[in-house]
Amino acid sequence: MAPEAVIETQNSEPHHGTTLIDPGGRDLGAATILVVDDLHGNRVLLKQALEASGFENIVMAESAQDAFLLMGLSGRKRASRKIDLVLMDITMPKVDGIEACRRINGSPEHSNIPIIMVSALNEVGTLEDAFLAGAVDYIAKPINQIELNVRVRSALALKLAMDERNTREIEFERREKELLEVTRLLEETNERLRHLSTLDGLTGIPNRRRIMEFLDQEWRRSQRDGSWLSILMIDVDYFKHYNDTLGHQAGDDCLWLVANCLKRCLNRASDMVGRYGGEEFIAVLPETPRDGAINVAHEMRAGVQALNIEHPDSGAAQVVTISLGVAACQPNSDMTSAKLVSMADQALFEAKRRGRNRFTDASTARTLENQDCDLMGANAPNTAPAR
Ligand code: GH3
Ligand code: MG
Ligand code: MG
Repeated sequence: MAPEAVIETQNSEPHHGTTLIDPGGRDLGAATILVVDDLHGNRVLLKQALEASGFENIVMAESAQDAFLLMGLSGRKRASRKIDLVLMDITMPKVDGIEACRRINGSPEHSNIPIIMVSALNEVGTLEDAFLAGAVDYIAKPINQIELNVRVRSALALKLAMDERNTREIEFERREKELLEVTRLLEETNERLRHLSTLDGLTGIPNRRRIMEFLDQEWRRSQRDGSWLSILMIDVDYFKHYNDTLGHQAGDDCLWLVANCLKRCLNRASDMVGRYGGEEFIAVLPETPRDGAINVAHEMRAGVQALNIEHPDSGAAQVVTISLGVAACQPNSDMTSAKLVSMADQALFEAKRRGRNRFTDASTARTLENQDCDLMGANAPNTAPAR
């Protein structure tokens, strides 16, 4: 068993009432120091010496097991005290100081707690084992007050500085995570806003900017692939009369119904219909030849009529109807997307001129100008060519 520690105080004055602030501004005196020694007299002497040096929180354990319990290393889930430094006697019954040091140092939650071995002169040979077990320093018995003070202070200063750094790192990681989450939310919101900014507020279908952007993009793709591209210009018949007789709100509701009916008539995910302005819509049908576009125009015309929205003042039918102009092409150097739109517009004009509630194909319209024969339209066969 280790001899009782004798405190040599002749060279030092007790530090009663002094504060122990390190150069980093940390209050070392407020740290909690655990004294582990099986001899009551040694524990008391060390406690008094530490208190004389200005350390205020001294906890004592009479065995390694006792220390483990205090630190939360022994079955109990939580430590009863947060320990900043351990002063560990080497020779103790059952579990000695070196084994205790190994256990504390081997626990990830406790390995940051510095351990200073308190050794009698005849134990110096075992110090190497103590350092291997994780001890950071040692103090020889009989204990010198100044040496005790200096070693405890430097171990504590290092420990508290490391604690601070760890806290900063944890805080940094937390903020980084928070920042990532905020960035993700912002991106999500931006994406939602981007999506909303492409939609028409009244009808919920793509707005003019979006549909024209889509046309440009698909135009370039067709140029590259040499594939067909069709568009439909769509206009509600006698819509001014509808508004004038039923009111603007009814007009708005009607536009919503028509727009969503047009949308339902698109069979392919790659097709898009958008609001061109007022009661006009435009559908862009990528990789779709004329026959396919005519088929869609047919479905749209029939679909809107089948909505059966009463129109008290239409010159075309008892219900709301639409007229459509179809234009299709395989882009070449003579063509532009603006020309295609203009062709569809002319075909639409022709459909209006010929009586409304019908569609006209741009190529047919031109031919018909010359030949003056019936247009395809409301009376077109139901079995339009499949796309
Ligand atoms: P046509 O058969 O030749 O197409 O005749 P129309 O009356 O439909 O065409 P016109 O261009 O003379 O009138 C279009 C009307 O569409 C004018 C306006 O009252 C109505 N309109 C345009 N935009 C909206 C809208 O957002 N809401 C409502 N309620 N009405 C609209
Ligand atoms: Mg109209
Ligand atoms: Mg119009």
